[in-house]
Amino acid sequence: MEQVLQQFCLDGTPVSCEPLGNGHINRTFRVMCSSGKAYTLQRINRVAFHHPEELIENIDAVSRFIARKNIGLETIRLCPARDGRKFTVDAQGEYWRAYDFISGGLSLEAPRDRNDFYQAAVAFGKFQQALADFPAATLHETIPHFHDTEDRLRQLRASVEADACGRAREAGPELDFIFSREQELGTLCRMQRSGALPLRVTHNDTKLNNVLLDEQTGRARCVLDLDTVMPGLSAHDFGDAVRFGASSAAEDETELTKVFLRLDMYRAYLEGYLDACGHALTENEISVLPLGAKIITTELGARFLKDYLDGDVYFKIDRPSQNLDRCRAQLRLAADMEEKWPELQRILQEAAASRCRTE
Ligand code: ADP
Ligand code: GN1
Ligand code: MG
Repeated sequence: MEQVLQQFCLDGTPVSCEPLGNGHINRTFRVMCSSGKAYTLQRINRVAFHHPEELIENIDAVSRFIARKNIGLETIRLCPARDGRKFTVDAQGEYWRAYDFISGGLSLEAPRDRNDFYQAAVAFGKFQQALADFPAATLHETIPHFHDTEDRLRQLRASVEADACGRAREAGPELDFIFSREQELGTLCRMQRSGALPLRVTHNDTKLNNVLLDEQTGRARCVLDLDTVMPGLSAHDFGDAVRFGASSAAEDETELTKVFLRLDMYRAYLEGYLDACGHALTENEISVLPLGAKIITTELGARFLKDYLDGDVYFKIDRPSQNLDRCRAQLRLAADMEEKWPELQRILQEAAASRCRTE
């Protein structure tokens, strides 16, 4: 780690390096320097990201673009390495990057109250709004077909057929749940292909812990984890945030009766998101927001299950069946969204009536 840190132009000498956060993909550390300045150091996950240089180019371009807009959000700042690049490669061929650590920011695993979640929605909504005129064609597709739900189901089917670890027999009900909804799960993909939904530059990983709230004021402070900023659908950004932050339980809860959708949190996120960017969304985009939540929740269930079947090669785990547990919790949450469907629609109509354009 010391050798890696030496490659970056840090302010002072590193005095400590501690693991940071609960991300499932990269390895993240907080580094304190003798000057009192802190940095976030990350090892980029090469299973998820095959072209780290492209990832860095995207992040640098997107964060500078947003910084120039003065939208009331801070942006992450990549720290240059001594050779002028914004990353370094260690002796094992691993890619590392460093950011300024943003102190006084809260990265939460669950909202403490409705305002936390409203503020997270404002952050992601403003972020999306600020990228409305970003030159999308200059972005690299860091993970091809990232939220292509049809493709995710094809990949799951292939993993069931390969059954590399002999685990497919443990997941009969989960596979039935997913594949019996295959038609519906492809709805947003089809709408995008037919032109009914526009592609925008979206974040694509809108978990609550990927945003920083201000410790003192509780207000939106900074959007983190820009690894998957790519052309995508607003319904996916909305849906993924709701999936995580409006769930009553942790993403890997094993007691499934504890897993349900919190309507108060769903409403809070909807209000924050529409306040921040609702005026720029089309009527179709607004109408599919609840569907975005249901689809992305089931899609992630399929992704966790695929990883369980493949032998846990993609998402970090800290116990053996965690990816299967994560899958089950996602599917339970999606089922609860189905049960609450009329209420989800009614809350959407109420929130949109006072906030969005009516033509
Ligand atoms: P992953 O792709 O593994 O999720 P993230 O970029 O989301 O990696 O970082 C993991 C966690 O580290 C975040 O959820 C957040 O809690 C914390 N973190 C990352 N960057 C910063 C930063 N610049 N300032 C403060 N905390 C950060
Ligand atoms: C991963 O990196 P992290 O932990 O913020 C994943 C998301 C999933 C999420 C589930 C690049 O997000 O797609 O929704 O886990 N990121 C990637 O918690 O695959
Ligand atoms: Mg993250």
